[in-house]
Amino acid sequence: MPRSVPTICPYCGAGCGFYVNVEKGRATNIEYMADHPASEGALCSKANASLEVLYHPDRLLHPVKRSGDQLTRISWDEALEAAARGLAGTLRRFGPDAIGILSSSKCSNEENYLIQKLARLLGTRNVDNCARLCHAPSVVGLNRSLGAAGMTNPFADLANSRCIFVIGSNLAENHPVMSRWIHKARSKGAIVIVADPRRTPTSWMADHFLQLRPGTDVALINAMASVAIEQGLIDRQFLDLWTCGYQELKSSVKDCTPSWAEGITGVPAEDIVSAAQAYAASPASSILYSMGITQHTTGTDNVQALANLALICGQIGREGTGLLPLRGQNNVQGACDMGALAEFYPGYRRADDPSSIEHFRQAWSASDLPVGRGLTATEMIDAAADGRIRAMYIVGEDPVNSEPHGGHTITALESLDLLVVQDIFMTATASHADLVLPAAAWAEKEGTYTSTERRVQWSCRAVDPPGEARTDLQIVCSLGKRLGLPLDYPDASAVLAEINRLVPAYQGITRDRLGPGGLIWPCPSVNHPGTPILHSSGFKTADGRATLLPVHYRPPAEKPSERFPFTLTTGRIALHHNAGSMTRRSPSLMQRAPNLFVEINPADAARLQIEDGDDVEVSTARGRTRAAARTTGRVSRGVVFMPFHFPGTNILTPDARDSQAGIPEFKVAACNISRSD
Ligand SMILES: Nc1nc2c(c(=O)[nH]1)N[C@H]1C(S)=C(S)[C@@H](COP(=O)(O)OP(=O)(O)OC[C@H]3O[C@@H](n4cnc5c(=O)[nH]c(N)nc54)[C@H](O)[C@@H]3O)O[C@H]1N2
Ligand SMILES: Nc1nc2c(c(=O)[nH]1)N[C@H]1C(S)=C(S)[C@@H](COP(=O)(O)OP(=O)(O)OC[C@H]3O[C@@H](n4cnc5c(=O)[nH]c(N)nc54)[C@H](O)[C@@H]3O)O[C@H]1N2
Ligand code: SF4
Ligand SMILES: [Mo]
Repeated sequence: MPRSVPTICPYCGAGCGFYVNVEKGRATNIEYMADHPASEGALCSKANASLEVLYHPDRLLHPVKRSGDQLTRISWDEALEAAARGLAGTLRRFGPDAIGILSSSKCSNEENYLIQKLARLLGTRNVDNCARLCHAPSVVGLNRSLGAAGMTNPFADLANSRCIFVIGSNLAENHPVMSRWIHKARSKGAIVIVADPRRTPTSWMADHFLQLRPGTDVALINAMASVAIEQGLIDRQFLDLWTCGYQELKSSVKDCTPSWAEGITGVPAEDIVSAAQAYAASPASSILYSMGITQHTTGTDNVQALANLALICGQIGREGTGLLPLRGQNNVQGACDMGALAEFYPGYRRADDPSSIEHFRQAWSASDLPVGRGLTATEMIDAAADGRIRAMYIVGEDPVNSEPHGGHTITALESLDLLVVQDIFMTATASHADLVLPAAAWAEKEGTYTSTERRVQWSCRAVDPPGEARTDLQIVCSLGKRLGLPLDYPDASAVLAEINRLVPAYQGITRDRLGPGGLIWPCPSVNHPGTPILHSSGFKTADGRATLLPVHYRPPAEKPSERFPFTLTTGRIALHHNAGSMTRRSPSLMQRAPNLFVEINPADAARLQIEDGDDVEVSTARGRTRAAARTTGRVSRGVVFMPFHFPGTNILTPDARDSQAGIPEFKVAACNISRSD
């Protein structure tokens, strides 16, 4: 009998659901889930092609070990023994700080919970996930301003917005199914503002398009706040009741006039004024943002500037309002909720707060747990390079292609005594590993995933993993047991039951309550319906008020120079996903998007005698990469854009980071571009 198995899309944080149809143990096709509350039956190209990836012949089938350049197939017993022996040896010789663990926002909540638990039971503080490269500034900035970092309102609520301000997000390509909600709002008369240095498919939806220079968002946002204040468009009552710090904020933006901001951003002052008026004066305005805001040395400042704007205009805590940081990976929200982060234990209990640690020490019957913030993902790479970290266990991440300054990443990983990589494919990172462990993919396992809406959904197992691949949950438990750690869980439900006990926002999200559409956290008890809108009755801070935190414009770390006269910005396209290990294996996606390209303005191209399709070399202070030139008015003069889905892009990106959240400045590098004859 054919079966239809409900699963959650393994790509982005939108959390679309679809069915995998199974016949005789094999997935035959996928089927749309018309009653899914966020995706309503729609799917984008990547999900439509997902079975090509699931059944790709490159899937890892057996554990392998590397000696020299030689890869040898070994048994699970040998692989787990070697991994455990290597980690235990590092622990003995160099102590727990010499171990670094990267958890995976591709994995379920249960798997992330176990990976961070394994790390902390081993005694290391160094556990992190790719949120570090993504929304770490939202976690830091919004927790500080509002007391919670999640997306405040669900997508469907955009239909209630009268004005939607999209800044630094290209959701038409990167959360494509969710951009339908903006179309719906527009058809009901909502005004759309888009601020982006590039003309993207998202900008095509805009009534006001603000084409700012890369890295100048604080100037733009502060100027919008200043217009709202000058023109009396702020919400006095809301400010008095729910916020503190207004006078300081007001004086901090006093000189941020629209013409001052025009000089920095390149956006005409009158456009800044009309965007500010549209946002502040509408009865319900929402802000959507993502990597164009966070991936900067000023990432946390950018986030706080947006929170300030929303708060002074009272555009938060109601239907149609709010701050919507669009999460990236399918389970990056969950990986953070589960405490797979350098600064937090599960439920955002601070790693440097002894009472939090005591709470987990008792709950886990541990004799001791590490206190204090660990190294972030990017700091672990640095620490590997200078010998402070000697062993790494990397689950479902590909830092060689996703961390900045790829040459440095490779040197760092090559200096390790032990590198264990657990993935579904042989990635660039895995090719530097001593041990590679084959993992099951999404449709081959069960568990919960938390979408960007904070929607916790159960994804079912449809088929068996290929070859000897095992679920991440099984692998982590077996590794834990060999290390003498109490990690004995029969299945994901058993882990979820522990999460229910230890993470208050997930307390009511029990296995038996997780039907179609799941539940939105916080859901503090088994009778609670979930909380689609945050902050509707005050903020999760000590006194229930949000804090206005003044921020001042600072330029990006790298400025164009004579040697590197262009600004390189990097990001995504609709048809590929992140470092590309999955989508580059889909024939139908590759046919439509086959290679690495660099977008350049036609005027710049003409000056450099570059024609569309030419093979060009892009170089920065870190290295050089070849790509096909794409001449297009999508980028302004002086700016070039490259996606990072093919190897090469991250050879170029800079080391500079945001000092508060540790995120690298993926969005601004000084570069040169020339024809490679
Ligand atoms: N198709 C596809 N979808 C994806 C992914 C994917 O790889 N491919 N990845 C997923 C992940 S992990 C994430 S985090 C999300 C990311 O989703 P997005 O944040 O939408 O992705 P990006 O393309 O990195 O950047 C968004 C926009 O920021 C703009 N930008 C660059 N610099 C600046 C700036 O200084 N200021 C402003 N205001 N804007 C700027 C870029 O031009 C770009 O249009 O997508 C998720 N969904
Ligand atoms: N230049 C530049 N670089 C960037 C960015 C940018 O905008 N520009 N964006 C950054 C952002 S936002 C992000 S999120 C990071 C992403 O960085 P990474 O997380 O390193 O990138 P992915 O390619 O998504 O890697 C996920 C890996 O998990 C594997 N995988 C999939 N499913 C499973 C599973 O069930 N189990 C296991 N064990 N493995 C699995 C995949 O094969 C893949 O290798 O990249 C960052 N890097
Ligand atoms: S929008 Fe995201 S979650 Fe939805 S189908 Fe596309 S990749 Fe999957
Ligand atoms: Mo991301």
